[in-house]
Amino acid sequence: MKITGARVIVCCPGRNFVTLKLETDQGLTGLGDASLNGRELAVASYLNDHVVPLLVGRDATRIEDTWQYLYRGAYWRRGPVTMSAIAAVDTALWDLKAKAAGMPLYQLLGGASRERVLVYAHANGRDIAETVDEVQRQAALGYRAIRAQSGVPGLNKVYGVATDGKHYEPATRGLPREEDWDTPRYLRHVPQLFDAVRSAIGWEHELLHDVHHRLTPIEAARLGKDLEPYRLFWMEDATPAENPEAFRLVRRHTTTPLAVGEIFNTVWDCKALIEEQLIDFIRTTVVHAGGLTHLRRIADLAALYQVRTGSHGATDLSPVCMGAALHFDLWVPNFGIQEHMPHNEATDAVFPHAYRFDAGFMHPGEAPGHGVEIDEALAAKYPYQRAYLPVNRLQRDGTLWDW
Ligand code: CS2
Ligand code: MG
Repeated sequence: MKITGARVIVCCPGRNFVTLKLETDQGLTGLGDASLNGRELAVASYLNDHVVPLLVGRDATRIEDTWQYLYRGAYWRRGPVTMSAIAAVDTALWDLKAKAAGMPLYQLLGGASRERVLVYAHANGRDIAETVDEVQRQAALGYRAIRAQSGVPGLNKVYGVATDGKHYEPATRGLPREEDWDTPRYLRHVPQLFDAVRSAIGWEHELLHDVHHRLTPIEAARLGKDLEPYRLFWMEDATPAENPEAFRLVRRHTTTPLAVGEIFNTVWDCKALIEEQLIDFIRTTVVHAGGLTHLRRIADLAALYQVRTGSHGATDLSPVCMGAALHFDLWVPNFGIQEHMPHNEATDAVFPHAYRFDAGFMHPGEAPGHGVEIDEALAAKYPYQRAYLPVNRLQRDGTLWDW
């Protein structure tokens, strides 16, 4: 099966997505997600200007060789732009191979290791009361695992909370929105949030929280200790993970499980954290960590140290990534949980898909391949609109901080 065409489709049905479509001499097509929130056109250009010319004429069945060719052949390795581009090619090739074999992608990975995939929802609120209400609403929708994020008294805009009370979307048109931050206020507030949530929801639901890189190691250790009574499923991105040693300090002080990795793009980012068992869940994704070929390698390393997967699944990862992720989640032996932020209606219409949600779990469906397609005519009605993720500044003196 030869690749005869490769096209990059950029669209914005409410938010930007980058999709790679491969065409073959057998009439089959394969799709890969290449969306990188706030830097979409960098990946589109990497694909269009440097990768697509290499693909036409290649044997579409040689997934591993193509991965090695694009990773080692670039000379300049790793990084979110490179690895998202490689991921898109890899995912499209796995989609093609499964379609050619007439089977759902999870069968090609090794078959199902479970009947369904546990997912977690987002519950956001401007204050504790609103967040508790949203947690209860998500539980009523059937979710067994719920992430709780709330506004912090005295801060105007913080990560994870919609300012207009609607669906949370961090990327905004125009220049990056400036959010404000104050760690002492946050550290005082979050234990109160989970005390209220646990009091309202009881102990039958898993609760998660995303610190989103905003604490120093000792502050993260403090929060982990303070949250222990509420038995979180995980505390995510407790401190920036460029320095994995930071997690040695956090780990020494708390038994709250730790999750990291949504911004990682190769196994090399994960290695020390996994081998020293400094984390409990690895959050790497199909779209940002080199596709299924590389994500399997990360999962296999993690399995040696009883680290489970917990792939990122925010709305800035397209339905193509979600579809491929659910096939991965159904197969991977050391599965933990899958993030699920439902896309808006316009996005679901642009990307028809086989995956389904049911009572707190998802299943990728039995369609050949990853089960996600793109309606190109509809996608063309939503042209790219430049958008940026926010930046964060300390409220007290304006220091640029982690968002
Ligand atoms: C967040 C993401 O879902 C999460 O865990 O960290 O929403 C993240 O903020 C966005 O994906 C950034 O584009
Ligand atoms: Mg996160």
